[in-house]
Amino acid sequence: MAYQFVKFQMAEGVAEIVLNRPDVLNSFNRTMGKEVQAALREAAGEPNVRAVLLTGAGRAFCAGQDLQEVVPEDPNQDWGDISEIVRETYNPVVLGIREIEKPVVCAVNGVAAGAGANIALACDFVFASEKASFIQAFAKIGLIPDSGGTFFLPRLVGLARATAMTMLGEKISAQQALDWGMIYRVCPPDSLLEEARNFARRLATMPTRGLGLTKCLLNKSLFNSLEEQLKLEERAQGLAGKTHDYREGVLAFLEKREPRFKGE
Ligand code: T3D
Repeated sequence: MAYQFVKFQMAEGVAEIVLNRPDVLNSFNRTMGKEVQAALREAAGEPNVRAVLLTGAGRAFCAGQDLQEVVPEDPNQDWGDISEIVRETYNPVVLGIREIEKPVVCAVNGVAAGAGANIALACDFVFASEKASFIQAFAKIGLIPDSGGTFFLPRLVGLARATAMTMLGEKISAQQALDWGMIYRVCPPDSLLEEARNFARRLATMPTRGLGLTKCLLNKSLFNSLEEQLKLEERAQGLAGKTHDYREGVLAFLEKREPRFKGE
């Protein structure tokens, strides 16, 4: 598919998705939303892709919804129902990230605001530049945190910090986000992309089916009882045990050599 506001490439087992509207800090218009969804589907369907990297072009990661797009020509007219934007743009992007059975690495290269912040937090591994920041900007314009913000934030940082972030909309630095357990790693700005890319390439050499099943289990663990989760682990282990990579991992260990995983 040809993309207008997303750069998309697949190389060395990694699908790279770059949000590409730098003049407006990669804020989402409808087309970019559809393109991110399509890129995630493309990455999901390509067996040679075994990890995904999401980042932004220019100085920002993403400033959330393009606010120019939501204002009618005559602002005194009806502004319509913005739940439709959430339904058509953000919900499918967040579900696409959580449902793809491959690890998704996010390289937050600058400010991540509104839906941009929460899309980053939906990813499996969040790398951030020392210059990056996270802003739950919604409260400043009278909205509620969407794109999974009310789901991921309390789980990542606890209710007290999630409440402060979402109600005050203050800027949280990358270091603060790391200290709070919101993200995985902070990198110098110049090496962020290389570090995140190398990390994604490393993930792409790992047992992809096992990682995909692990992701599904972690998703489910957010709602399940211990008993339900143990049952799912039992079933998933059965599936993992049928993979080439399981046999290869065990044999490599016993033969004292590096495993050669195929993602199968
Ligand atoms: O329909 C719905 O609204 C429902 C969906 C909601 C999901 C959401 O994401 S709601 C939250 C929307 N986002 C925001 O409220 C954030 C708005 N942006 C900012 O607060 C600031 O831009 C930042 C804190 C992110 C960065 O500040 P700064 O000083 O580094 O940059 P800037 O000068 O504000 O922005 C640079 C340019 O990008 C500027 O354009 P210009 O003056 O150079 O022509 C600015 O207007 C543009 N820009 C930044 N964010 C957006 C944007 N244009 C459109 N939409 C944006 N969200």
